[in-house]
Amino acid sequence: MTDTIFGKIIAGEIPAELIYEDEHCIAINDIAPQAPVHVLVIPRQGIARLVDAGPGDQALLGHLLLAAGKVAEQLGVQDAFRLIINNGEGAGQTVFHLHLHIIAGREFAEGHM
Ligand code: D5M
Repeated sequence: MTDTIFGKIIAGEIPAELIYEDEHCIAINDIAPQAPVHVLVIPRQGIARLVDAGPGDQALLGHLLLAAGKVAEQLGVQDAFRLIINNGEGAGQTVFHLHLHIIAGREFAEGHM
């Protein structure tokens, strides 16, 4: 857990609509969507940034990718979605509890980020 908005959502201190949950993670709609589908996959375990994860987090990191795929299927965007992790303030990370952005429902130009 982290002392962040996501830590509070996971602790049940702040209500949120979970669109997916399992033993290790939850998924919620992003409050400021950048695309028609913009979902956050958030581990229950609080790791501040991707680089703060260690070898002991290997299974969890794999789990998050598999969960993101499941959520994409659940939302019907399994054939066209993008996964983003912002690591660090310089990359635009604002919530220091690791999370994956699932972005879909808009055109993705080939070869662009
Ligand atoms: O992404 C942090 C993301 O978290 C950003 O897109 C807004 C979103 N956010 C912040 N608070 C909430 C709540 N309460 N619900 C849903 N989404 C939220 P980052 O990668 O850190 O820039």
